[in-house]
Formats: sequence, C-alpha cells, structure tokens
Amino acid sequence: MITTPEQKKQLEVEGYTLIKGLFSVTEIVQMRKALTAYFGNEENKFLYAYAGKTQSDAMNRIPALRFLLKHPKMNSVLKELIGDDLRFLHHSDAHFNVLSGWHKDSTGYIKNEWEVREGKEKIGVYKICFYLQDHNNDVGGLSVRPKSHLIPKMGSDAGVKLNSDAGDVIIFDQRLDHVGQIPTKLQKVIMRFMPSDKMKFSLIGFLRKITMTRDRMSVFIGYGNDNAFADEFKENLVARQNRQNNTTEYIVSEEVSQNLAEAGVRG
Ligand SMILES: O=C(O)CCC(=O)C(=O)O
Repeated sequence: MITTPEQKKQLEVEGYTLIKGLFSVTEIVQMRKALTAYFGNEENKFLYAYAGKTQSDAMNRIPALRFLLKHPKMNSVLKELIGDDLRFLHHSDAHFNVLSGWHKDSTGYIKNEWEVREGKEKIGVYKICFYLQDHNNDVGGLSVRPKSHLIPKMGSDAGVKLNSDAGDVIIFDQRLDHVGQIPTKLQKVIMRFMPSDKMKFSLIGFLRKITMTRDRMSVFIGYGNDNAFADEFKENLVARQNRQNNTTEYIVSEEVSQNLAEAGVRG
C-alpha cells in the first residue's frame, strides 16, 4: 500500500488528500521538458486561456504524458483511494502558466451531483492533479475548501493552501471548491483590458520573465468509480473537450487504450 487509511478517510470526509513523492525527479524533469516543448510550438493546437496556455484532452494530444496512464505507483494510489472499479473519464488537462478562480469541476456536467440513485449509487468522480514545480512556499499551488464537496453552493472563505512539492499528487472529489493561482491586482487589470488571450499571456509572461518567476505547469486527469455518474460525466466532459479543441470527434489514441488496458483501468 502506498496510501494510508487516514488519506482515504480524508478524501471521503474532507474531499481531498495529498500524497508525497509519487513521481521521481527524472519523471518531473522529463514532463517539464515535454510541456515546455509542447506549449512552445505554435503548431500544437493548445488554447490561450486564463492568461496562460492549456491543452485539454492532454492524454491523447501530448504523447509524452501517456505513460501516466500506466504509471504503477499512480495507478496503485488511484485504486487504493477510489476503488478497483476505477474508470478513466477521458478528460485531462495540461496547463502552462494559467491563472484561475475558485470553482467546482463538476458544475454543469452532471444533473445532480448530490443525488443518491436507485441501488444507492453515489457519485465518485475525482481528479488526480500535480504540479511540475514546488509550491510549498508560494501562492502557485492548489487551495481547497475542505468538505465543500458536500455543499452545492460555492463557499467564500480563503480555504486551505496545500503545500505541494514537485513529485507530489493531490486527489480531490470534483465537487470540491478549489483554485490554483489567483491573479494579482495587476494581472487582473491586464486580463480585463488586453483584447486577446494571447496578449494577456504575452504581457503576464513578460512580467514573469523580468521577475524571474519559473514557468508554472500542471496536469489534471479525471478518474471515477465505474457507474452511471461516470457515464454522464464522461459524455459531458468529452463534449466540452471537443468544443475546446474545435472538433466534433473524440479520438482515443491506440497508446492511450493500450496503457489503460495494461493498467487494468476501464476507459
Ligand atoms: O491552475 C491550477 O492550478 C488549477 C486548475 C484547475 O483548477 C482545473 O484545471 O480544474
């Protein structure tokens, strides 16, 4: 076992948990290199959004990340915390220098996330996420509002900042209120007045460079229990991903299917 009973309980009761040191330094360095190259190439079809760059459907579109789907430690953690009926929800994002605001990832993608359906079936949709740099001493990591996964209304308190290091992963219930890096006053002004997402990225990126701030990269992948909630969630999230990627067809790469099969995870 990699996780502890306390971590499983924390995920259930508080809606999140953090697992230390899941990825090696070599894996982190490789993923940073891969994302720097991917987001540095304008031929790739990422989006300029949230003052940064983002690629949804990252598992199919960024081949260098596909190993994650059969990463032995990551899969053990997911199965220990979510269950052996683990399902990949076909929704994944890679982010580069994005800024964000408080939100729940479930909003709008499922009819009623708090419903208990016939046969006592309950929602079980989670994200595993990680940052490719340390956030133990800055505002760049994930903050969460503990227990907010049980409350439909968004909260308003400052939440808890999770002090993650590169290599750590966070698993959270997608109903949980969470936020990454909140824009500063200056960044808010730039975001408000710059006419295009690309210009917002360029100006805020320039400020990062002159303040010698490291590029901030992260990966978010959706998993869940294999039930009707997962079906509904997957369908709606894939439709959103397709809209973001400007396509009507969702194509699963052979390597993604193979890696999921190797990991014993239903796709
Ligand atoms: O930028 C971040 O760290 C947060 C991103 C996020 O909340 C999301 O992808 O749902």
